[in-house]
Order: sequence, then structure tokens, then C-alpha cells
Amino acid sequence: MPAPVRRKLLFACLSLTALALVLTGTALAGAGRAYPPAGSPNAGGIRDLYWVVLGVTGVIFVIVEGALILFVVRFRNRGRARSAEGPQIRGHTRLELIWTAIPVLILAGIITVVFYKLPGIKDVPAAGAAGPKMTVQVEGRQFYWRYTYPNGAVSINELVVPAQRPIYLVVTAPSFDVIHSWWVPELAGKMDAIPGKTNHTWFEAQSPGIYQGQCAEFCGIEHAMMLTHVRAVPNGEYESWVARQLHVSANIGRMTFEGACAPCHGLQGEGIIGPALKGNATIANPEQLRKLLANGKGKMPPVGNGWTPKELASLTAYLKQEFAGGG
Ligand SMILES: [Cu+2]
Repeated sequence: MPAPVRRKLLFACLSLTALALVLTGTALAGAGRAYPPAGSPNAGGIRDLYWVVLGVTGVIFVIVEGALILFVVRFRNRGRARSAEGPQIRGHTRLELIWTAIPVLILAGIITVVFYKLPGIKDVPAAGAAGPKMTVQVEGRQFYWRYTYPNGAVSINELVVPAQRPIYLVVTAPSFDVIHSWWVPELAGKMDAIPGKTNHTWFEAQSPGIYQGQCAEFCGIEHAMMLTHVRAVPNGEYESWVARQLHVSANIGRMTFEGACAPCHGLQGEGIIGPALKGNATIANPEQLRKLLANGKGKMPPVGNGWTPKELASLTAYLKQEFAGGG
């Protein structure tokens, strides 16, 4: 290889290595770890599989790269003419059988471990330490998550659950919407929210706390704003929260505004891709507002289609209080 070409190649290799190291460091700093988190038994199963696959592929990586470097050094040019041919070898049946059989055995091993672990990831336990399984309906919408609890209460973007109880999620999206994907990495794997189809997943938060998540399917212009979080609390605290959530309130109004309206209209209603809200005539007219939320208009999706009267009343009161009048 001529010297300038060799120098360019060396430079490219070193640049790529440096870039890889920088990106790895950034990713590590961002996540705080180099492995999937596990705040729920099924997330623990996913993490175990991650370690198995990483271990197997890690060993293969070291063997293959080690052999590559060894052969590069051992069989280097040593001043022979570039046109000189190496020894002509034809086939080696036993070697070929071995390098076919070993990968098959490795894959079969990985598959066995996956199937062994799958029930623990997939099957919902009937009860946890703090009580029996509880079902929550999850709806992915442009651009927020809507959660419906067993008593009919609703919350937007924040899913409040009792810790140490299995939460069974029924995940879907309205027929007029698009595909989203529910994902709170610390608690469970991704689950698609598909219009007209119902998917299921579950988790059991092992300890109280906040678990961050986001929509994991590109679903439109404000996809990046489609965040969610799970707030796991002690059982008693959950029961009083979910009972309070049944009444029209300023809290529900703000929660609905911040989840369903703010991604496009701004947290201060200042307008982003949707118009500014201050002094908007529709806000002063509840009937017009109801129709707009139910049907959408132009770029605006029908964000309020299917809402309960309580959600609608809470949001209407909140918008009126914050944005009606003035200009
Ligand atoms: Cu989405």
C-alpha cells in the first residue's frame, strides 16, 4: 500500500475510534449506566437476556478481532512482490463443518435461554406484595398519553400506580390517530399503541418513585414532546389519589392542558405550531371549544375526542381562567 494511502487510512481509523469513544462516554453519562434498568420483574428478565446476549457476542467479538489482528501481523507482506500468489488451498471439510455447527449451537443456546425467560417477561402475576393485579387502559394520542383507571378516573401523561402491585396495561390508540409506542424502560419493554388494535403489557414497580418514559414510535411533528412518567406510590396514597381524580378540578384542567394542548400551543399558551391562546375567542365559548376539541381543525388533531365530560369541564375552566379575556 503506498505511504499516503496508508497514512489516510490510519487517520480515518483513529478518527472513528475517537468518535466511538466520545459517543460511548456521552451515552453512559446520559443513562448513568451501560445496561438496561430494572424496576420491575419483567424489566429484570429483559436485562438478564441483555447480559446473556452481550456476553456471548462479547466473547465472539474478542475471538474474531483477536484472530484478525494475529493474522494481519503473522501473514503480513514481508517484502514479497504484490503480484506473488499465496498457496492454493481447496476446502477443508472438517473445519467447514465446525464453523457451521458452532454458530448453530450458539444460536440454539440463546433461543433456549430466551424461551426460558419469556414467561417471566410476558405473564402477569395475579398479585404482588401490596395487592392484586390492577388494569389500566392506555391510549396513545397525538401527542399525549391518556390513562383510564378501574374507577373511571382519567389522567394525562402521568400514570399513578400503587407500588408492588402488578399493573396490567391495555394499550391502544383511537381509530383516527396514528401508531405510538408506550415505553418506560425501567419498568417494561416497548408496547405499540395501534389504532383499532389492542396490545397488552404489564409491570410491577418494586419501589415508590418516578419512572420516566416516552413515545418510542415517530408519530408526527410533536413526537418528541410525547413524554410520560409512572409515579408509583404506596397503596393507600394511590386509593385516595384515584378517588380525588374523579372530580372536576383545576389540577385535572392543568394536567390536561399541559399534556394535550401545551405541546403545540406552548406551556404559557404562547403558541408554537398552534396559535397563541391568550384572548382567543374559542376559549370564551364552551360549545365552540368542545366542537374544536372533538373534531380538530386543519393541522390540529381531535385531541378531545372521547374525553369524559369531567375532563372537558376541567380543561374548559382551566383555559378560561388562564387565557380568556385580555389579549
Ligand atoms: Cu407518539
